[in-house]
Amino acid sequence: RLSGSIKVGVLDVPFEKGQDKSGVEIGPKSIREAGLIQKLIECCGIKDVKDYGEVKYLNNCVNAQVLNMKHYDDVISCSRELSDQVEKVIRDGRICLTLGGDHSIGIGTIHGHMKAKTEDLAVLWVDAHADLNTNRSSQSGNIHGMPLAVLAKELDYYWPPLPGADWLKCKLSLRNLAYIGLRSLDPYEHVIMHNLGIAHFDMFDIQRYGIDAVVSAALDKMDPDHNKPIHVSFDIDSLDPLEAPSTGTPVRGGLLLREGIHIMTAIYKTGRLGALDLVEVNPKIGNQSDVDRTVTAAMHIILAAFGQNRRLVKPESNDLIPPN
Ligand code: EXY
Ligand code: MN
Ligand code: MN
Ligand code: MN
Repeated sequence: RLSGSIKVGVLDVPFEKGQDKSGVEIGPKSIREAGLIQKLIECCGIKDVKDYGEVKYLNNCVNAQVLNMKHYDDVISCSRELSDQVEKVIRDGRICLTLGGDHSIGIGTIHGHMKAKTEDLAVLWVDAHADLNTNRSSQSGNIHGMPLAVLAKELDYYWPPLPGADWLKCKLSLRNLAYIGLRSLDPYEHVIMHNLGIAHFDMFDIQRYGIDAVVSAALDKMDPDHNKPIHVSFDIDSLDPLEAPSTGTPVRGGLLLREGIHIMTAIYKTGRLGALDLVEVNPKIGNQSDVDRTVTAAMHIILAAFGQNRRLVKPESNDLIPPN
């Protein structure tokens, strides 16, 4: 089995300052306590899982401010440390699994992945939202709605100078990006998407063509020669709130867990997954059953990405239940 030879590194980022709600910082802990590492070994057959622990950062650009970017200094400081950590995990020959935290951590994970491998990464962003605002287009000032605009080569020109961010050198070409699951965009985000021709598949596309065709089309668009390392940033709010209620910005009418799993299985089968982020699980939202449902959904998504097979396989024996 393919997954036997995979090496995985797990990183926690208990970071919540990219948005307003408390609780998303305990997302990593809740996923671990549901047995993550054990399950990677038992359900996916992975023999080598290394725990890199929590990303801790010092705020090393205290009070640096940018218009309409809340907690700018914390986000930049954490992203810098995270970028270095992700780079290290990948240089150790491992697929980096990063547990968020809010989606602002996508800045650090993608940047670190690019540093370790190549700027020419394929990025699949699975989300109800586009996370493509600049500080001027954002209506909230929350940086978890901005990570892809921060990283985008083509949007460099739209940003004011970003103090303390001189380390942020690698940039992502939006031609290498594809979205699945979109259903809540700010007006400017959709304009950018069409002007720059960013590949995006919304809920209508999924309903019309089916999830299998949509993932293949997304893979073709972001990686036409099928040879790039793949980064998947999976926002749990891409799933329908019935599947994953404990998240800060739920939007109804989303992906079924079944569809989320199918996406990740397709990614696993490429053999080119380099890093996976699982973000925006907030265990302080909803009741215990909501939290459990959300955490188990996150678990299924992760395990599918690392090769858990849910198909019915041919039984080893044909024996019927013995008669009494
Ligand atoms: N577009 C909205 C904003 O920029 O505030 C909502 C962003 C929600 C982001 C969540 C994490 O995906
Ligand atoms: Mn997001
Ligand atoms: Mn989202
Ligand atoms: Mn569109």
